[in-house]
Amino acid sequence: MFSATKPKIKNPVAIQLQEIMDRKKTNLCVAADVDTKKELLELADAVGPYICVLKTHHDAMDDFDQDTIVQLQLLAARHGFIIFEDRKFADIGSTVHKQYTKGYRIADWSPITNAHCVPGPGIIDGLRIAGMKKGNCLLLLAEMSSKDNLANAEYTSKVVAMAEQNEDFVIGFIGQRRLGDKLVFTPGVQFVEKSDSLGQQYKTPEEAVANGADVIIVGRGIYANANPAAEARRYQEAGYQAYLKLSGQPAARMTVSG
Ligand code: 5BU
Repeated sequence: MFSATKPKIKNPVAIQLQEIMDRKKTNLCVAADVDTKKELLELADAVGPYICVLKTHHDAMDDFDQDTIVQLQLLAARHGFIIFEDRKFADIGSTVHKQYTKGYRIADWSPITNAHCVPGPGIIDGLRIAGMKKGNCLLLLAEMSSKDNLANAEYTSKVVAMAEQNEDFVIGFIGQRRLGDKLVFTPGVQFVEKSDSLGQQYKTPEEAVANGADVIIVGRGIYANANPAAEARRYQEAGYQAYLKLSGQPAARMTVSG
């Protein structure tokens, strides 16, 4: 998705993402799966200079509130990253429309969100109503990182076809390899671990990028480290150098810009 190698995707969030990735030389998304508002804001501030996207699970926190959204948006503007609420919508169109626009109103503060495709194309239509008006975009879950998941090749190819029918709103996929000409965000990335005790499976940043990841998603590899900022810097560098290698460009010295 760095502009040297990717075709232009017209959605405004994709354009902003490409600009951020080029300017900050980063394809790193941090999965900020911490418990409290304080931890989330401290983590976002610490890793902000090194990331293009910050991924949240707002419903997996103890004290997420409206002010968390305001503070997070300020940090996103200050550091130049995009917020991605990993809501994994999975219901009929009418219900996901409500889930996206009510409660903590994800459509208002998260330019990127994602959806399972089990319900069929109605789920995209339900999210599109509010999402397009607000200039948001959607990722479809085409593949998962977890062991023995049910997304087989036939399922994945149907998800890719659904994306092709919705090119204005759907900018890409959560997946483990290159899927068509859209963006691929790959979770399950860590330098050290190969798995966790609950079915998660990891690739290194190099493996993920070589498989076709445009954006690598790293959670515990960064936030569970004693120095998340330094670790984010290492993942940024590894992800960017892997991209340069893949695209046949010489290794580059990293400069950090916020
Ligand atoms: P980890 O701590 O790096 O294992 O966190 C991975 C994050 O990515 C976590 O927020 C998951 O909810 C998310 N994830 C994933 O791990 N695998 C998937 O296939 C999808 C999302 Br979809």
